[in-house]
Amino acid sequence: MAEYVDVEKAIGMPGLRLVLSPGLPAPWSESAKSILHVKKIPYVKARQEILGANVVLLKWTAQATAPVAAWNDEPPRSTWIEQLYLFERVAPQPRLIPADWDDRVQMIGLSHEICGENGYTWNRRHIMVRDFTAPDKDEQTRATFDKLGRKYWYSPEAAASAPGRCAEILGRLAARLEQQRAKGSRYFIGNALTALDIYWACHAITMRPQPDNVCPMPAHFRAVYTNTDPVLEKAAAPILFEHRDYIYQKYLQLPFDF
Ligand SMILES: N[C@@H](CCC(=O)N[C@@H](CS)C(=O)NCC(=O)O)C(=O)O
Repeated sequence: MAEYVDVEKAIGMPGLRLVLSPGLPAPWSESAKSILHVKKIPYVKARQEILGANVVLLKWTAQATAPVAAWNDEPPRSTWIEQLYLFERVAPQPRLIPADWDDRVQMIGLSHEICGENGYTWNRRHIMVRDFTAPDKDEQTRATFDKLGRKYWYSPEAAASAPGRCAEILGRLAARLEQQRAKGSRYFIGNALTALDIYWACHAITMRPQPDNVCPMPAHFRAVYTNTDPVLEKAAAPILFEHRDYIYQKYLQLPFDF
């Protein structure tokens, strides 16, 4: 298992520090780690406590989620897009943000549909909260997911619209990959890897987690991450997972290390 320092210690360190949730392959965290892997940027891992008070992290960053990226004495960055621009500045090569205007606008827009507020994983999390606060679940599971729901603004209305939002995004991503395949490309944008390929590859874990031999997850996390919602299932075209597997095999670190 990876080594983690306390946030308190990480605050005073130079270079790049990444605050992560140990023991969980969280999609935003795996995305940040994967971008750093591709860019070969060294960093120190610091420990976030899942759903904990995270008092020091909260005081430092005004929020308590992971990942957080901190570079030297610059302000810590706790959203995916700030982190992406930081990583691109620290190591401009390989470029993961396209130089071309149209490509970049597409890349950022689609990435936001995956990673941003009210995007795919945001809504997928609402579905997890809906399913794991159901009366057939044990009390501890229900309490944990109730807490998760309160932290990320779950509501019955949000749960009702979540499957449609997720399916819409999965459908658009699959259609884009089909168009790209027809042009002979394995990537979402043009003919080269961008951050969008990494975001989808890492966030796809909340539809169909990779098998235990590459992603050894505790059984209860695997059950949470494995989609059972029929609306999402219908939208989960095989090309989405062919893309995920190609990106992992060619560029990312396997087995997972969290
Ligand atoms: N702030 C991140 C999203 C981070 C996020 O939602 N992290 C969740 C992943 S489920 C997390 O840290 N969960 C554990 C916790 O809240 O304690 C971004 O916008 O890029």
